[in-house]
Amino acid sequence: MFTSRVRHLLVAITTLSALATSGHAAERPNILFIFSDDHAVNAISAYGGRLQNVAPTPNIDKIAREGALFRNSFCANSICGPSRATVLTGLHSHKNGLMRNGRAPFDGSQWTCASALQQVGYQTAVIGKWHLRSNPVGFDYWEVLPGQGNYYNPVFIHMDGSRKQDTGYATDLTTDKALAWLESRDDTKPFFLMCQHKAPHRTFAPALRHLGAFDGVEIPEPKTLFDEYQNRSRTLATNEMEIDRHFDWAYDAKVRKDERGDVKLPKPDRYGTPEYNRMNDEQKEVWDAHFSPLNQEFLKRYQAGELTPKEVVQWKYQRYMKNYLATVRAVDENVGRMLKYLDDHDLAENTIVIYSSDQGFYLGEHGWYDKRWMFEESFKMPFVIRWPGVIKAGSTPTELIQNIDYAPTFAEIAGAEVPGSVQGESLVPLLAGKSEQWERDSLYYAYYEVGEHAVPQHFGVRTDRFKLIYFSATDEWNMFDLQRDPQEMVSVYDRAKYKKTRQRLSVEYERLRELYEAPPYENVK
Ligand code: SGN
Ligand code: CA
Repeated sequence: MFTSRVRHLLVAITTLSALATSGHAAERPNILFIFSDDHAVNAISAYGGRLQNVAPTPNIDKIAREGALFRNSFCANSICGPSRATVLTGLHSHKNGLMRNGRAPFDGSQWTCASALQQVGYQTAVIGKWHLRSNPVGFDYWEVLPGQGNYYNPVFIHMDGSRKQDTGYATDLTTDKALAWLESRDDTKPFFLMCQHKAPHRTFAPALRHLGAFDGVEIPEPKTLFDEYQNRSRTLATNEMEIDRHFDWAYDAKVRKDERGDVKLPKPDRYGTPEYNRMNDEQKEVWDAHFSPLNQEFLKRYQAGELTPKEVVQWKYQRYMKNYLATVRAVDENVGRMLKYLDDHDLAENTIVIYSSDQGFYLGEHGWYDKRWMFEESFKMPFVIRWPGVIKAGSTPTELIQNIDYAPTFAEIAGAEVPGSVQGESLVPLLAGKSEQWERDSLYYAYYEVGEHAVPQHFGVRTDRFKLIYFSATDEWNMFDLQRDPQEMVSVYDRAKYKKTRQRLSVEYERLRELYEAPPYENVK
């Protein structure tokens, strides 16, 4: 690794030469950061995978086609608030203080890329999902959803502290507000706009226009839908995020009393979920017209005992995926609206556009929905970026990058100083095609939350081929050979054949814990 001073010098030189070749040496680029919530790479067609033909995302794919798609992009802690805090600070969770959702609010007084860009003359704004429990700091304008926010007729918090409810669908409204801000901004300054969607987060409620988007379509199942959690940490079997056992089955109040509404079946007592109950009569009518006949058809077969338990899981998987992918469709359409605005206003050439999401998500892999685990599907974060004149169109870098890298990247691009305490690395050399300047060959991961979905605290290291995970509460180690076992079904930690690799990974894991000054384990059971 370079010392941080040398590193920053090198990066600054690269940035300048990159800007010079782009023909914008004097004009710093705008940065449009489009961020969604829980969008797995497996649901972005540019990333390939089993869903690419059934659920294309043409607008996100366009960013990738005209820019770069990072194949090995990861989060530091696969959960919402912590990922967002890391994006802003360039720090692992234990350093920025936000280790779990729902604990202490984010301390916005620390160094963030937003404050840094604001200080060097950028106009900054964040619109949409925020989820950090303190008001945004470092933004000239903000308008955010309270907590998780709602899909239908959501309330937004305004800068004066007032809360106002809008009529419509969150993904559309967030984009409307982002476009309105672009329209009203001071165009003598470059901008940094974080446009952050709630979708495709649970409860996976699609826009009314997309309710039938996947009617009659059979969504391919993942190979591991019926994983039985053998050959890995015993904590896998005690999870509470299975489509089978935990996906809300509101139809039967005996099984599940909550009203999350994952499956969108009528409840025996009253029809509805919190999201449904927010709709106005007109919206409910469209919703019911879509779901009622499908529900009746399913319930007839279910109540007649025609379906095996396995078939019920398969039905729930289809319903889950159709709704999830329909919420993605609105995200993609709205990405298209943002790209069109840039084109129509002659901003495309000098605006860097990023599409990413706070973490990945299980789309039935291992039988799951939700995230949190260090397994690939939720550890991976999409990262596609377009920067005309700098990034070679259609590039697909495979270097290991992480959300700790975003803040220093934005700061370098804007010409803001990056404090030595920042743990991420600027991606600018990689964006400019100078991969020889990228030295990282392993990533550190830490998940601290204990509670909802029953995923235990765990920590690990990933290299290009191997992954080592430590489950602290049960004192178990797992190791995966991602080349031989991309689905991570068998831990090879105890295999003699892997002894050398295990030793090497253990050393690397401890080196990273030291480098990042990781705190001791809490061993929470
Ligand atoms: C909610 C969801 C969970 C989800 C967390 C965290 N339940 O509590 O399923 O894991 O958010 O998500 S729900 O019934 O309210 O939908 S995160 O994106 O904020 O990390
Ligand atoms: Ca999330």
